[in-house]
Amino acid sequence: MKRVLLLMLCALFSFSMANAQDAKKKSNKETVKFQVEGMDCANCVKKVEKNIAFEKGVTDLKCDLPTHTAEVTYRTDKTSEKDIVAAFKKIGMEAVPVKEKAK
Ligand SMILES: [Cu+2]
Repeated sequence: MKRVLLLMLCALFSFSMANAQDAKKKSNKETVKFQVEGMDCANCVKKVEKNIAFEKGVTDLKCDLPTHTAEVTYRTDKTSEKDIVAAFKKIGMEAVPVKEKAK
C-alpha cells in the first residue's frame, strides 16, 4: 500500500513538473516597435539601452537611430506596452507604438 502511494506521489510530482515547464514555454513574448520622440543622437540611444533594457520584463531591445525607433521584446506576463511607454517617459522620451500591420 505504501508503495502504491509513493508511486502515485511520484506520478503527481512529475506531472506538475511537466506542467511547470509548459507554463514556462508559454510565457508569451511580444516585440513592439516604438517610434521614440527625443531619441536623436547616439547618447540618447545609450540612455535608452541603459534604462529600457533593464526594465522589468524586457528581454531584448534594438534601437535604430536613423528611424528613431526602438524594437522592444518583452514578456507579456511581466510588463506591457503601457509600462514600457511609461519607462520611456521616465527618461524623458515619448514612445509611440508603431503598428506596421495596420498600414
Ligand atoms: Cu541625444
